Amino acid sequence: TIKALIFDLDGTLAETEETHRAAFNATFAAHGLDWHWSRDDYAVLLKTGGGKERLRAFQAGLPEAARLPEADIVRLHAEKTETFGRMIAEGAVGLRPGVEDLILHAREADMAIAMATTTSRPNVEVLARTCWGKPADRVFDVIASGDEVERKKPDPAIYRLALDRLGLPPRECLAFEDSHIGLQSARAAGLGVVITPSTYTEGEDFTGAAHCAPTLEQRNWPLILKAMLLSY
Ligand code: XBP
Ligand code: MG
Repeated sequence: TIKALIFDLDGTLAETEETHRAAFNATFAAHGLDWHWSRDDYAVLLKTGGGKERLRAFQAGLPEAARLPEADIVRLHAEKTETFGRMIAEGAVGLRPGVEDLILHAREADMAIAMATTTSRPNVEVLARTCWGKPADRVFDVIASGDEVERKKPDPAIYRLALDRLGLPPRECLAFEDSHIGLQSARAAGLGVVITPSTYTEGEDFTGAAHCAPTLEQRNWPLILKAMLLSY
């Protein structure tokens, strides 16, 4: 039986990437940097998981004279996290359809609920408080966040950390993801994966997913969970 569901945050629980992008751009502007990430730029930049890693990947494409020292990248990212938190607290996003019901259903079935995200812990906290009205550790039994692992998705480290904290083998858990890199990360940790593509990940390669649906809105979750168990 499945004993735990492990959720990705950005793109899966909520469509947060436009808010991340806005927070990055607001931070650049506040520092007088002439950097601005368009939607098209961001679609490419998202292939690098993690905000700090994304900033470094962006810099690598700039002429050397325009690059900032690592300490500035860390500071910019910390400010971006604060701005993002304010935007979320002001109600910039809600949970994607079906998320709340699925978690309620899983709780009724005595499953544990976990999070494996590339984003930083403060972002998990503000989203939980805004969308559920509770601290994150009262929504999720286990939280593994980006700042706790060296290598971000598609590396399996974050899912391995979540599994470790759950104390469960991968075959007793299911991962929920929206992206190709998230799918790769979860698969490499041995997990079956349900995919709900998000605005930025539509059209990506989801080969290897156990189930793919436009949203998590399903009236027959018990059946689907059972069918997926048989398929991997
Ligand atoms: C998505 C990410 C994150 C966010 C930005 O993570 O790659 O880096 O875009 O957040 P996931 P930070 O889908 O795994 O939740 O700036 O805090 O990294
Ligand atoms: Mg995601």
